[in-house]
Amino acid sequence: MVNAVTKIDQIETMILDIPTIRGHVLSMATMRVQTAVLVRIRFADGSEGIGEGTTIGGLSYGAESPEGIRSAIDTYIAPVLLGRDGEDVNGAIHLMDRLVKSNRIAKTAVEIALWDGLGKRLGVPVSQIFGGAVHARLPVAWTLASGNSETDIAEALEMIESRRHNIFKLKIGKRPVGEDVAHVARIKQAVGDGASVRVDVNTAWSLQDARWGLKGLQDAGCELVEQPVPARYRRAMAELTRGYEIAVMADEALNGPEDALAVARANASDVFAVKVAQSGGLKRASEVIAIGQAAGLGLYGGTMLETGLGTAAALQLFATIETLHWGCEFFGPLLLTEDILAEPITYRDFCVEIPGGTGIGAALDPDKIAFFRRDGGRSTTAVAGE
Ligand code: MUC
Ligand code: MG
Repeated sequence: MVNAVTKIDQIETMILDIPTIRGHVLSMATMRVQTAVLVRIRFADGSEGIGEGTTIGGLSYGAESPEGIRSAIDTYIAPVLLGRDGEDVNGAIHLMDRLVKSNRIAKTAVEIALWDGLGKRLGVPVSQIFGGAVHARLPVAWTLASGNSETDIAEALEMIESRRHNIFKLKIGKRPVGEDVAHVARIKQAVGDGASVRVDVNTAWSLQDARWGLKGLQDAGCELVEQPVPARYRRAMAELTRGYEIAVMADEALNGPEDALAVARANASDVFAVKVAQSGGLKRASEVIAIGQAAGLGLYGGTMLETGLGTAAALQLFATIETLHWGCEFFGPLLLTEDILAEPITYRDFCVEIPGGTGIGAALDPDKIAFFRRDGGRSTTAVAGE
């Protein structure tokens, strides 16, 4: 029976276009703007929950675009959730999975808003719903992706000096392998042994490229390589995992718990980059984490370069994970020219702090939302239940 007090009354979506502080050069696209999809759910008792489902580089990274995410929510997800009990988050997750195939990022946005609303009504942070935070802060990486080695070195040295980051992920895969390896070696030499250097190839290499690449990268002192080959090349990932000392991390290969199980069974990575949006929400991400833990793999908190909202949600979950061997990269808000939260997330002493407060621990700044909204907004109002 639907609890009349906490009934889902309204699900509103919006697209924000927020410029990045510099061009972010990835193997498949250069980002100058990040496009975020936000969801606001209103419940019958007047409470609200907010969520985010964001991708990277339009359709160049994955199969969901910002416009598709919004449309999936407005057209297919919102109509079946309106009128349901907002306390029944698991019921909503099961219903979304039954009625909507894939579209994990769209489901994530809605699921986060449901957890946020529930946490706020209970007066607890979402981390408590997931068993309780065991960390107050997490080591956080920064991505060097200006497209220029000298600029990247200057950026890295400034981050170390200001004690903001000492873990660096370099985006490579756009240039010939030898040039990329030389670029990584230059940066590693400049930052020294006190900093960790890792790379993300975003699927750009063939297996043959990757064999040369991993050999060169590990000789240069690079500690980890993320998704060197396409997501479906599981056997190639297994060969690379087996063949080199440098850690191999799966990212694009991990779309939810089923993929996590398949990657673990194929020994196709040493580390899981666990992304909330790619997993299909906080609950599905927690299942990916559980599979990684059971398989004895390393864990890393991955990002889709979300705003502070999605970042706060991810922090709620990752605060509950006992061992995050490789830290996290929840720096999304720092890549944007403006933070959309009323109270920005704190980054200091090479760590990101878990936001306090109830729900996901984030409140939107209404002026910033009005400024960055792509249009005047659109909302779906409750007409019926399932
Ligand atoms: C990715 O593939 O990991 C995460 C950090 C960053 O700079 O880009 C993303 C995408
Ligand atoms: Mg990646």
